[in-house]
Amino acid sequence: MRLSHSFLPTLKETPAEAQIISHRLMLRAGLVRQMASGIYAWLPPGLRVLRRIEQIVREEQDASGAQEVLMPTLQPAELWRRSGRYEDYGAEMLRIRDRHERDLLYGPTNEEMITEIFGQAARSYKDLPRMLYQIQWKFRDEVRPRFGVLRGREFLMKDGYSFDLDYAGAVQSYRRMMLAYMRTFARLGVRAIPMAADTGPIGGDLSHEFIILAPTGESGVFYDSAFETLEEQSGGYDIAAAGDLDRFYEAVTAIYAATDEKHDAQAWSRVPAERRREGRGIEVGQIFYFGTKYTQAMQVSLAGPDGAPVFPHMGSYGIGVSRLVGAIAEAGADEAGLVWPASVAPWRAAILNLRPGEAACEALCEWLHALAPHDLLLDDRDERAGVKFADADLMGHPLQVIVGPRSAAAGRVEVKQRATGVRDELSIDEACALLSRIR
Ligand code: 5CA
Repeated sequence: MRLSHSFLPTLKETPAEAQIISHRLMLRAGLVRQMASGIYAWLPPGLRVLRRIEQIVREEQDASGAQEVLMPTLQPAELWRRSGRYEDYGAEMLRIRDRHERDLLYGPTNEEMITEIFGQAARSYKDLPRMLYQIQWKFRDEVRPRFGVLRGREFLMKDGYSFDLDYAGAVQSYRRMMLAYMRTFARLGVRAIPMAADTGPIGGDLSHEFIILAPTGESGVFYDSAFETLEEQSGGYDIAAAGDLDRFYEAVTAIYAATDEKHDAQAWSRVPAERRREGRGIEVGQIFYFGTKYTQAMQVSLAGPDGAPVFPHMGSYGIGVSRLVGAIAEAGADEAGLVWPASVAPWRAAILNLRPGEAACEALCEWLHALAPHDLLLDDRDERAGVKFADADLMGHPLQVIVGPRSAAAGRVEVKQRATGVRDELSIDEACALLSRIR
């Protein structure tokens, strides 16, 4: 992509309405624009990050055995009347009436609809277990939308739903999803810690939230640094093996972690002092087991092994895909701008041509850009070097490949790593190898 031809509307001024760094930088770097309170348009760099996060989430869901579906954003109120949640959900639900005076709603979550879909198709216990998920926009009319995409009204969520014959099966599904989440967050380049949680309007009696550490997060968190090594080991379990899931779950729940709401001073005092970590965090995912709450309410049963009807046990599993864009930005940003992990960055690197029009610079930049024209952003604008450096820092590309007349003539480039600020002079072959490695 050539910067001279692209739609990347950066702002020089810090927008007054943005209170936290990720929101300020996402507006300044041209990732999103607010269209109404808590409702955002995604511009090219923001959409690229959103899509990359979505794809990693999808790959890890697929690897766990879940199957993707896509449900509508609009739902008939009748479904929610059957579960009893239509009245209970309250003012957060956006209610709509169509021209035939039928009540609809913009889905804040999809337990009812997936239960209905599954119930129409499943006949017997042989149709269990199943895990279905979608990545779809949700609407919650939050009282106080804030912090940009971190707490929006319209937001993109991965929501997954498990159906099992009994409690033991549901627990396996829950553990499998927990492992899939640990792998997902590790690939996204962030540390997310699972913490025991309250269930809220989703209901149920077992729940964990996944919290990313960031100084401006809404929850205070306390955790044992043993999580840092556990995360590295999450690749070592077989997600299809029940024994591995049990070992993994035991390892996770043996380590102390809690938000301030659930903090237990006594348990905390048993964590060795040198391993105690405190901070603030952003909830990027939550998982729930709620048994037969919806299958019973909606009368979805199937024939059990002895022929008698059984209500499948369910769980639901959410990841805030659009919130993650803000949370990853918030966790990594510095004074100069965004700092994207390579796995979600909008472009692998920016190539900064410091002297557009100069033959050697031009030729080298074009050659480098042609290595991966969709994944590399070529700054070919007729701008001062200082502007290009500042914009590349602001946009947070993992690498900046800096091409000036002197280095170009010598067949070398300078490469700056955004996260560390380290600069190296590399041969063109070395730069090439680096650009193809980073993903
Ligand atoms: N049905 C369940 C799981 S599928 C559910 O709705 N869970 S949730 O309420 O915890 O939402 C899942 C995730 O969506 C949250 O962990 C959070 O990351 C994200 N989320 C929730 N509300 C918002 C919001 N207003 N703006 C952005 N993301 C949100």
